[in-house]
Amino acid sequence: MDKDTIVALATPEGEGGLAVVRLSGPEAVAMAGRLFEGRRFGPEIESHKAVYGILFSSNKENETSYPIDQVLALPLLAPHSYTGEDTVEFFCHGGRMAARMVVAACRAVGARPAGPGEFTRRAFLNGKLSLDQAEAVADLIHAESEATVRGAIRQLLGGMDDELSAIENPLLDLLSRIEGSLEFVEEEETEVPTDEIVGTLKESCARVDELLAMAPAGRLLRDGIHVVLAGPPNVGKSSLFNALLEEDRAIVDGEAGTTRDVISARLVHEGTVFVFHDTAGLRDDPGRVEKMGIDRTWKKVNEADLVLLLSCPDDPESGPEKSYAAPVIRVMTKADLDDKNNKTNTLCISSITGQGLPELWAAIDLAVRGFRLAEAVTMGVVLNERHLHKLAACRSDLEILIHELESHAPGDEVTGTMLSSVLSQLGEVSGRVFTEQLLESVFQRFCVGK
Ligand SMILES: Nc1nc2c(ncn2[C@@H]2O[C@H](COP(=O)(O)OP(=O)(O)O)[C@@H](O)[C@H]2O)c(=O)[nH]1
Ligand SMILES: [Mg+2]
Repeated sequence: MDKDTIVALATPEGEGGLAVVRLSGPEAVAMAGRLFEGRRFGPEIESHKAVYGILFSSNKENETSYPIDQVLALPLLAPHSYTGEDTVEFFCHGGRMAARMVVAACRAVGARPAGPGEFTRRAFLNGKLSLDQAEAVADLIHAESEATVRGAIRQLLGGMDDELSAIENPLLDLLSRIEGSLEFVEEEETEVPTDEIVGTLKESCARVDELLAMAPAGRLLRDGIHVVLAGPPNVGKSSLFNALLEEDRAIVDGEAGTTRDVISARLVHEGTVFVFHDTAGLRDDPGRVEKMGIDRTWKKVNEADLVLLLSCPDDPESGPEKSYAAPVIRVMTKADLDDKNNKTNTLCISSITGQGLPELWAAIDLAVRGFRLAEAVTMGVVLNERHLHKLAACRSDLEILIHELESHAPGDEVTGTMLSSVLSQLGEVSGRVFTEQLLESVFQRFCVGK
């Protein structure tokens, strides 16, 4: 456990109604007591009770020390604080300078400036949070949409941990029985039947698969759903892009080849983050620069989560026929020009009159439903690359072990060793098993003060 006392501004830098400075560590109360003049503030201080007073620039006994702010000091004594250590939070006037001076005052009495995510890291090390819960804190801070917030808070409340425990517990139980039978080789009845081991492993595999199925949703909740508008030149891609965003972002013109580079914009629609990409029109005989734009279009199309493939009445068959990795919604544009094309089965829109846009949004929402965001949010399982990587490794180790057990009898010792390795992969997801390097990579995403 870290033994020093750390300090940081917990609220954003800048002018505001309040600024909160957080001081955490074994010396937090003593340091606060040296800076703070208010009602009794010493070792007998009551936890979770805010006290009003004046904060000094350094030890208030020093002659050179002077008052810097009127604050509320909130002591949160171990283990009942965010970090699990003694913590004092100062609620200061929200000025840029005042808050900085409060941090400087804490440093003057011996506190060390906190690194990024250091409070949360301490919370993890003190058993207040699992690693996936700590990651949910970062997701919550970075969230751009309601859906992301709802998923992150469920994960913070233990959603992912429940799912992980449901996989881990039967395997831990199995391991202890296998290890038990290794100790008592003489007693036949303690041996765990292979069928039972295989059965439990297959159940775990199925549960890991259920979690892995949530991986795309995790990425989409965090990064947004990337929707690419593609189709031939002049079909109305840029016009639709502007209409969807309800702002005049991309240049619209009757001249083919107007859009040459990919233009991207984020939009939160009904609680979900979308990233729309307007692209250069796809045609066979482009000029040199336009060709570069078209190459970028294909790249975006291949990376898309959803493709809106546009064609228009002048050129109804357009829209390159190829297979797309992402779901495709075919859209007929310029519906205001041509009534004949308003057939059933075709989504007809006009960026000029707005006709068909609600139906297009409904089609987008339907396609998005396939990504299972709502399920991930409800379960509180917002997987990131790290979780995905570990779960996939765990899945493949489980499969190897099942294969071993089904093809020949590897013996309890080998089974036990392989099972321990599966459990340590799983343990890294929740942080039950961790290395310094793992913590470094997780907490570098955090801001200072969290
Ligand atoms: N009547 C009509 N014209 C449109 C519509 N959408 C785009 N256009 C026109 O079609 C031309 C090409 O539009 P643009 O959005 O630049 O097409 P892009 O090349 O696919 O990006 C412009 O002259 C637009 O004004 C529409 O819904 N109705
Ligand atoms: Mg365009």
